[in-house]
Amino acid sequence: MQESILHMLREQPGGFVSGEAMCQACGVSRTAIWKHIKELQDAGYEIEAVRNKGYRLVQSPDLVTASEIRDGLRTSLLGQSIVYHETIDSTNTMAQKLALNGAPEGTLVIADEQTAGRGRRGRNWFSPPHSGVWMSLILRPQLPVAHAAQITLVTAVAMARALTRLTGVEAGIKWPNDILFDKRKCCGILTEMHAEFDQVHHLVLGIGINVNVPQEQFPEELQSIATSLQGVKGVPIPRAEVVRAVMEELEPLYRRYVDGGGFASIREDWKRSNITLGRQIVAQTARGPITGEALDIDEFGVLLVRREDGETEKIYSADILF
Ligand code: BT5
Repeated sequence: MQESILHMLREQPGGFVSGEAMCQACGVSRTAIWKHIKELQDAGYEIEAVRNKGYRLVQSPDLVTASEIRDGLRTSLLGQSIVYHETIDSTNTMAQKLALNGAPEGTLVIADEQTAGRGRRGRNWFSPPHSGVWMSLILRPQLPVAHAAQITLVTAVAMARALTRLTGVEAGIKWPNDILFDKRKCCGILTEMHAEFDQVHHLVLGIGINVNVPQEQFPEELQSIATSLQGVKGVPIPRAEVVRAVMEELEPLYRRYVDGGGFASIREDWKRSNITLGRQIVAQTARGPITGEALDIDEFGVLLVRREDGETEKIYSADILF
């Protein structure tokens, strides 16, 4: 009901919607409409009520509720079903549970705050309230297990494009899962998989974006390595707009990837947005550190590094230090 009311108000930007029109559209009394308007005001929506004119939406709060995201979302798969929590341990953990219970492909799980946000290899992801996008998408691609990690690379291309568009400043991909603005991390991706007999059952694609996190709010250890979109652009960006931009960039790339193109069809786009190739790097792998020049990425998303002794190594998984 509140979603319908909000939708009607948003369709008249700056203008009034009469109480009568709302009653008719929602099939309830004027008193019921008024109660819902009160609840929306309590949730932070600034709604003006004027006798004989009706209601006018003056300002929306910066929320990542289903209603805020859905209105204006131009996708046909991603985010068609949205599960919102104000506070949650980790959206990836919740998405895993929902996926096991049969949630459809494209389901978006999103929270205002995470109390136990996760990075890769058991690391923590700082996820304060009211200022970030902490979300997970459930995907069900027909993929062999060995290719699942490529989804992170496909997503990174979408993220770099979306964040560049939103800020007007070029965002760069650090292989495999970081999006940086001028060496500082603004977004991280965590892909987790549920598989059987070498076939992927589902993937949970976790995306964390610092949108309006004030720089001084980052903990000490992140001060010099993290940034937010607001920090880059200089003004806050509505978080729901960030979510829509990401999903609208990701959907066509994901379709191209799963509809037979594979990573080979994304590789050139990845290269255009990357800031990894051509650099001297240290790749911290499970086998130990590998130092050399990041030469290229192959059609499977594997990073090729020329070691100091001239040998070329294939890196399948690592943390990269510039
Ligand atoms: C990542 O791991 O970058 C993956 C982050 C994925 C987070 C999303 S949020 C929604 C979903 N639900 C979850 O529980 N997780 C996903 P990794 O490459 O391991 O990087 C982790 C490292 O990044 C940490 O050790 C810190 O150094 C740094 N870090 C932590 N929080 C950060 C933040 N908010 N911004 C920038 N850097 C951060």
